[in-house]
Amino acid sequence: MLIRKSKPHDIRSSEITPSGAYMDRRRFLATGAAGAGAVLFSGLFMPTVGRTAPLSGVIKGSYTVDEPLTDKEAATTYNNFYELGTGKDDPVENAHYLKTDPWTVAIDGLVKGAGTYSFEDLIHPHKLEERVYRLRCVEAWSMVIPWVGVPLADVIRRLEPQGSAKYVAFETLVDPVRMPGQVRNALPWPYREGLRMDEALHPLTMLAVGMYGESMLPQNGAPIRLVVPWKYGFKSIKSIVRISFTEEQPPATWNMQNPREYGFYSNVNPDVDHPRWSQAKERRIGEFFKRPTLPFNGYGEDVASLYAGMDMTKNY
Ligand SMILES: Nc1nc2c(c(=O)[nH]1)N[C@H]1C(S)=C(S)[C@@H](COP(=O)(O)O)O[C@H]1N2
Ligand SMILES: [Mo]
Repeated sequence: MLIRKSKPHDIRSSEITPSGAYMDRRRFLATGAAGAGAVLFSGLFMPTVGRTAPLSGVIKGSYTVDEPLTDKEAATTYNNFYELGTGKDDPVENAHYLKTDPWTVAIDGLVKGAGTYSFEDLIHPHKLEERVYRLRCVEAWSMVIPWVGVPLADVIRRLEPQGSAKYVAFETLVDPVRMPGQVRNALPWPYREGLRMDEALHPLTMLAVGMYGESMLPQNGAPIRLVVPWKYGFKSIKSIVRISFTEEQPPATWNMQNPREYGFYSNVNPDVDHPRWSQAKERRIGEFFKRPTLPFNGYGEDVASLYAGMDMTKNY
């Protein structure tokens, strides 16, 4: 395996804009976190075309569910990623178009740490964790995936949002060359999603950079995607290039596309049917019999309090 060891801290540091000066890189170095990050991230500098790089130094995270994992082959070949095509097997077929090195993420809006960060600089200072999460697609199938990533809250706290920031908005890349599905207007591009600040800061919410111990494949949202396990899968936006801090509720793609069918919250809820099908049950990929869908996808103990006093049939 090819591991680049040379001067990892210098990589694309030029891409940090002056407004990112709050980010004291020497402080990160002093804590040793960046040093560890350099080793564990060396693999992510590899192009992710049809292959992955093992991630090292990953700690076992909290919140892991103890359920059989979805077959890796299935999780990387049966995907929803409209930028790479609307069929479930389009994303893996078109994966080679999605070059992810270099990759930058713009941070803007109501936040001290506004600027453009290389993917590596955004993630480097944080410890990578592996967490096994259920993910429930709105189409009534589900998976159990060992994600590798960092709590979104860690990244948000480091970026220092202003008190007036009430929501966090996310955008996927727009580039019809690297995302050939964007030649057609299956959806309005960019794909967008958003979370209320307390949802974004919830310790379950993850920025994932890999799965099954390896860096993320394009079809799963390389190099960086959201994973919000108590919400329907479409909230877990892939291949993020912008994170914005806003006062108003940001636009979210499926909610804009069809507000009657897809709410902004989209918390997994067996009691609120999709207008065209029941949400009471789901099929775990690889299993024959359906199983009951759990409120908040089984994470109710952790997240139900975020919605205390809200009518979940109205705020679906
Ligand atoms: N940018 C973007 N992100 C996206 C999608 C998409 O079409 N574009 N599909 C969503 C949907 S509907 C689901 S169910 C999950 C699927 O993630 P997976 O393919 O890794 O299982 O990604 C979500 N993230
Ligand atoms: Mo989905």
